[in-house]
Amino acid sequence: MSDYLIGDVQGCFDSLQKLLKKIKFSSDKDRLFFLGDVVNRGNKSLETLRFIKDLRANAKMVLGNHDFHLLACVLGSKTPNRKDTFEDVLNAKDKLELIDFLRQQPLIIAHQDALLVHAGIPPMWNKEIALKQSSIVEKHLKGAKVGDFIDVMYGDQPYTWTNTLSEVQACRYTINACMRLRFCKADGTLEFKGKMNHNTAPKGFKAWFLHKNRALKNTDIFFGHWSTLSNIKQAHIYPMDHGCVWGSDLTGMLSAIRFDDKQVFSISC
Ligand SMILES: [Mn+2]
Repeated sequence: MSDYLIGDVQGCFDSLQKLLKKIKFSSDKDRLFFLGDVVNRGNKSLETLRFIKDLRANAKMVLGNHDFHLLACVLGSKTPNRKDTFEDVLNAKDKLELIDFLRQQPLIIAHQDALLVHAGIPPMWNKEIALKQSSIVEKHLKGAKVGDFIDVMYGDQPYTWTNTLSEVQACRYTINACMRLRFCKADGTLEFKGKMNHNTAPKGFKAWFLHKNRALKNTDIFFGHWSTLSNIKQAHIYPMDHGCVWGSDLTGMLSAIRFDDKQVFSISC
């Protein structure tokens, strides 16, 4: 019995099946942990979502920005944009069950001593704060007013974490951090313009995991979202988005890491 943590699938169901074959995944013995962005951009969001849901206790996932966008399109007042490819979910007869499943999922999973999150955890957050913030957002997503909640969660602000944020502001910061974070300041000030290379942070900012006095620097953190980090050699930091959705021309891979021995298994997409 093994636990595998899998990076951004983004609707690439066929690649996922190829990867599961490679690791000889057994749905009654092994467990899968998806690091968010299971849907969108790829061509089989519906199959991917159904597959994860049907694994029941043998699969867990954290929400990514694409998963959240799908929730916003069904439960809130967002409309899909040109690049979205989850219309198969929107037209499915089991759409409501799938969306209901998706909105039960957390932003952060604590697995043994490790944390799983889609994008990142701000440098000044310890485990207690991170899990508390995640659970507050989860409570709203599971609640009856989920659509209203999601609608006020869009926007980049507040950029900085302070003790004086309202609950709505704190939730928006939490969602932006857990689902979109790449660069930030040591005090957790977020930045959303820098994108690709972690060495080219905007002035005053660093990749979130490079801050020297990061509260969780001794905690294993597994995450996705940032597909250009495969050469990172940083203790306790496991970037797992290997760019599956970009395809084989751009060396896109889908990868799983086995939790016990940290062995990585990849297939090209
Ligand atoms: Mn993402």
